[in-house]
Amino acid sequence: GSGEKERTLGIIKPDGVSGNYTDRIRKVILESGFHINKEMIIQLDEDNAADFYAEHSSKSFFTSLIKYMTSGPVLVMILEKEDAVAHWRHLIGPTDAGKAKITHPQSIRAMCGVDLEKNCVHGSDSHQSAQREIAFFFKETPPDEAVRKHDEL
Ligand code: DGI
Repeated sequence: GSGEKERTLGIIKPDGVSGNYTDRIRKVILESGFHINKEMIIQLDEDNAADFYAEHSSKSFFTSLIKYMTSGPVLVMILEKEDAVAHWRHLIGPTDAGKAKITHPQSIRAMCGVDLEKNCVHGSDSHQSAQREIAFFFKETPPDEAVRKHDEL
């Protein structure tokens, strides 16, 4: 690899937090060589959750997904390492936690998820999604020297 660090967004969903999986998941994260750059516990409201999952707004499961994501606090984390997006997706396993228990028994979703919806954790699916999702929660703007210098004049 190039040694370049990448950042991705991880979320421990409400059932993961209420089921006391946070410490076990954090242990897997650190043992896998990620640095937890930032983290916060937040209670999403319906608007937050609907914005975050806007791409699924026309799906039949949308209402149920929003209800699930707002059912309790979530733990949001910026995870950093080389190839963080792909590595975190690999660690969490397939979307359907029920299937993950059979096909990817070592995955985080197999460990703490239940089914296709209640799958315990989120991971950005691309570098672009990661940047958008990190900004969504942490309000970070990418460094833009030109704009900053202009503002400082
Ligand atoms: O990127 P993923 O979280 O693996 O999956 P995704 O972006 O396709 O879907 C986002 C979330 O929506 C997923 O974590 C769980 C839920 N979901 C996806 N497909 C279905 C679903 N929930 C239900 N009930 N039914 C689905 O078909």
